[in-house]
Amino acid sequence: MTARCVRGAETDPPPRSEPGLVVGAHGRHVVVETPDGTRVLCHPRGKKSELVVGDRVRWQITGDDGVVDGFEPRRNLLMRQDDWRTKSFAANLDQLLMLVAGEPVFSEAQLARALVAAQDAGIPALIGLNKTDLPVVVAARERLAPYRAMGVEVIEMALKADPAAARERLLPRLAGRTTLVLGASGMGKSTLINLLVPAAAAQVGEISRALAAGRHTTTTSTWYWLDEGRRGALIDTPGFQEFGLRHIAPERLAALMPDFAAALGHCRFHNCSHRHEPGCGVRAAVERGDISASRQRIYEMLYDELSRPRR
Ligand SMILES: Nc1nc2c(ncn2[C@@H]2O[C@H](COP(=O)(O)OP(=O)(O)OP(=O)(O)O)[C@@H](O)[C@H]2O)c(=O)[nH]1
Ligand SMILES: [Mg+2]
Ligand SMILES: [Zn+2]
Repeated sequence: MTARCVRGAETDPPPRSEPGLVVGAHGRHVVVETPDGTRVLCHPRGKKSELVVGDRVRWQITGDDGVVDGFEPRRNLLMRQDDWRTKSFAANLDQLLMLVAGEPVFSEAQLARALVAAQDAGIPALIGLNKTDLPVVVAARERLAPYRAMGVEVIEMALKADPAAARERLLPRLAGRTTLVLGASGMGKSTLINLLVPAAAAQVGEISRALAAGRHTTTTSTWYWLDEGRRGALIDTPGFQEFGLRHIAPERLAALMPDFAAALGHCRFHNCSHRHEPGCGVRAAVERGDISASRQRIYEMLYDELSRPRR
């Protein structure tokens, strides 16, 4: 990979649009990587919608920087929305890897929210259970049982305690794909990136340098190539506290939770909310134990949240 600085070139080619990939973003300013690996700070032309990491754009040089003058339709877009704003994580993803661990104890609600958002966006998700060297992994494994049962793949690993085994398990699942890595603080995202990404510090350094040239130092998400051939990539996201699902209507929630979706179609009322109506097939599934008590609690919490009038 080359990382040439294109600022101040004396023999600028005549302006024409070139293809590029957004590898870093700060508000409306983005770092675009060209097919030969050059990274350029670009600004959007006019009041275009916000670009995110993973967007495929057309851009051209204007003076020191670049201007984005178009972008390809997105295959998908993972976003979160709370009462105040919508935030996009990344676009054009092949899969989501949600990292969890027994210590610090992971939030099941946070996991469930991420999986609902991924399902809504049509992005396959897998769970990485890290820190299997710690005794608390037993409890974490139990809490993940409903997720395994509904068909979510759980990859167990000890990124720090047994990095070789973790690599061996992860690489076949990540090679050739674009994977967004999510996880609360302390789950092991940085450990994962440093283990799998050659010269991770250098890759992030190039993005920071390009942004710093425009006086923007932080990026919302960062793109890392996994291999020299630039086929597989990981996208790292800084810690997130809120994972709002405000963009999802409460009536759609059950269909986006695979264990609930499996129980749909047996309710007396077609517009059943699966909370207090008589003859509810979903609640029957809870009573049979097909849906776990914790998932039922999370469903109710999310349903209430999505039903509340917006502030
Ligand atoms: N016991 C154990 N600890 C681990 C393992 N993997 C990572 N850790 C530790 O967990 C802590 C957090 O790891 P990080 O990779 O910094 O976590 P992070 O997800 O990047 O956290 P933030 O940057 O705060 O969002 C560090 O002290 C790691 O050394 C593991 O396999 N076993
Ligand atoms: Mg980190
Ligand atoms: Zn029902």
